[in-house]
Amino acid sequence: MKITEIEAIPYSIPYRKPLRFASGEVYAAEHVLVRVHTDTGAVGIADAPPRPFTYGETQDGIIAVIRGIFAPQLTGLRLLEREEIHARMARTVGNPAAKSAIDMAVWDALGRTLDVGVSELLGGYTDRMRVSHMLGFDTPEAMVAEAEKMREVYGITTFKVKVGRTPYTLDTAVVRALREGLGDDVELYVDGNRGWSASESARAMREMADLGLTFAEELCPADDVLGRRWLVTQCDVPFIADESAVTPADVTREVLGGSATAISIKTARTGFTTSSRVHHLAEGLGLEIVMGNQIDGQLGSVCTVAFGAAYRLTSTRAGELSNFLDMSDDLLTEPLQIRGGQLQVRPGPGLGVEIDPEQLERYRTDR
Ligand code: MUC
Ligand code: MG
Repeated sequence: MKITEIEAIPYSIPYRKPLRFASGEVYAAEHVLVRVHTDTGAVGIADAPPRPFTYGETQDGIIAVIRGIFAPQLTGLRLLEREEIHARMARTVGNPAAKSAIDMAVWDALGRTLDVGVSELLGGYTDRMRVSHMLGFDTPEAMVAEAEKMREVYGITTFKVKVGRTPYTLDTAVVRALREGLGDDVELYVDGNRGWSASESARAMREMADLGLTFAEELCPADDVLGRRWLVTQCDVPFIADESAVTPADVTREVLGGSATAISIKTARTGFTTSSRVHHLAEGLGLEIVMGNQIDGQLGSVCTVAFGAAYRLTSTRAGELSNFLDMSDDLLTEPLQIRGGQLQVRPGPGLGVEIDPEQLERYRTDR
């Protein structure tokens, strides 16, 4: 059960349809596949998506920190020494996607070794989650058409709408068109990725007061401390902290300080180990959780559903599990299927998925 090698493999897969939002845009999945090899032959896998505009990591940086710092520090440790693995990575500040991918690949290798699914190892609450689809910036017509397609083809009835443009009426017009076009049965919530000021956010939320939104997420920067706290008191729906509250300490600070009333957990930035700690904290604080999407491919979405389905609180709300549909291709031997608006945890040991060697050969960028 000892770690013998950790690989970091860069690859690039174009998006069929780029995703645009207030803090950036994504045209290609330029991610890093992480493989943790062990002396029993079990190999754990996970994906690291760099998000320079949110967390500062780049594809090259993820590879450098894994090869240069984490791999030498972790090689030789047993898979069950998860707390020691966590502590050694925690000596290095930042690098959330690199750390998380190693953490999740270790859990995958452990599940494969023990012949148990990771979701069961974590909590085993259910075997599926409802899916929420994230709609990037476009015209009202195009965003309504995309949502209608997602509902018709995949049965998805929950949508997160990207907002945060100037003027804010560009976005409020979209949300109104979605409510009018899709009716009252769909769930809608908005994510500003810090694009608006507190006062613009408050105005926009007032203008959308009749649209039955479920949540508002990161409408303005959490660093505008007083403005953000003021905004949260103005909102009559839970205000989700996403990129402003990654670690348990961030969540404690933001929530107790009045800057958020719900949280997003993304396994791409807190893996399974730190996500568990954030989940337990949220449970203690009585916060709702939405399982978020760091613009994940299929492997990342497998990790999100494995974690989200493991606990009651993380599986109550629809998880953001469908944006891999916007990619032109992927790496798994068996593509994920969303049916009836739900994504199932993959059965089988570990994460229950395999990388297709030919697909990896085709898209890796280090050869
Ligand atoms: C989100 O919820 O903010 C956009 C950037 C990122 O890292 O995640 C997405 C979605
Ligand atoms: Mg967000």
